[in-house]
Amino acid sequence: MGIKILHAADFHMDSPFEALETRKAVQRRAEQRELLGKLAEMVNENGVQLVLLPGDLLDSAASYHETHETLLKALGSMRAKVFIAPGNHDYLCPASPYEALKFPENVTVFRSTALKPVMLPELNARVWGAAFHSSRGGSFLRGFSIPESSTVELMVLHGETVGDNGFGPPPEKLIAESNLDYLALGHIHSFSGINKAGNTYWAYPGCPEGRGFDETGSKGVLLGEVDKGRAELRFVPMGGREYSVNTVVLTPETEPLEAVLSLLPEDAARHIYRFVFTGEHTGALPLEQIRTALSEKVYALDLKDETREPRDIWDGMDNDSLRGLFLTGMKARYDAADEAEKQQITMAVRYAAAALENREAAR
Ligand SMILES: [Mn+2]
Repeated sequence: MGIKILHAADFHMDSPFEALETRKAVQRRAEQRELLGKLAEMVNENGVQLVLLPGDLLDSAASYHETHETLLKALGSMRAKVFIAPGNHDYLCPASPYEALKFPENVTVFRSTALKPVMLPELNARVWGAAFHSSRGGSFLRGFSIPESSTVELMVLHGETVGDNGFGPPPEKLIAESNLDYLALGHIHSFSGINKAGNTYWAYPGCPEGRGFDETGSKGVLLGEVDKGRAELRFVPMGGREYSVNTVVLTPETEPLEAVLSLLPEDAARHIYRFVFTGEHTGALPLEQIRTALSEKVYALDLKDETREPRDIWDGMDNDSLRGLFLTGMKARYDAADEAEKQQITMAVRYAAAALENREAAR
């Protein structure tokens, strides 16, 4: 039987949520704290033995007192051993809550920039980890390799330091050379899938809740079992508010608000939307009117008008070009058509014009 683990990262507690109005930013920070309680429930309900938290739990060293209280309470209520490897946002420094707070006994905060192990004889396992001491890391994993053993070897690490200089996913080669059984990474905010390099499984769970339009869709944590040479983990959504970015292509006939409403799912009131209007529209879009109409239907909203003025679809008919020839032919058919056919021909000409100009085809 394997060891039950939960792997979560990049909570970025007390993020500023600058895109939201103050009242909602405050509410979102409160929701981030609630997430810790949900996580503790998940740990206890699933009999999780090890909780691996590779960094950026906090967005900065200047986190709120409420957050510290909630964090300590949630971690302390977990009937599991918890391992924290500070990242580039919550790096260890004199002002860090990791220095100031007294963590419950079940919690280990890795403090050294060198990889250090914690032995867990009762699980026949060993958990390795290291801490950032500034917003820039080093190359923790370089030269790290564990000799063959029957011990289950795990590591908790904020990921950007795994490579030589930088940002982005760590080189597979270093991971393969580590000979770990599971490398629990943090820093990349979207789920990486469960990967394998050499004998080592590795993953980024992504952040457990989106905080902006660059963190869209369902967010969560990884839950499952690891053993010698085995990692069976699944992505579990935390069910928080989701960010969604949508393009709305308008034609002169489309009613912008109707177009948006047709895109909203039933639970839209919980989520945060950006709508980018493209295509054709006469004059500036009535964004304030649309915003007001949607204010109760979504949690928060961002609207962008990237439409252009409609133009005469027959424009360019007289040109001596492929387009001119095409338009002349279509215009003759249009003039001879009844009303229903006229509409179809208009659509066809729009599509063709969009294709010829490599524009997004009008719907
Ligand atoms: Mn990070």
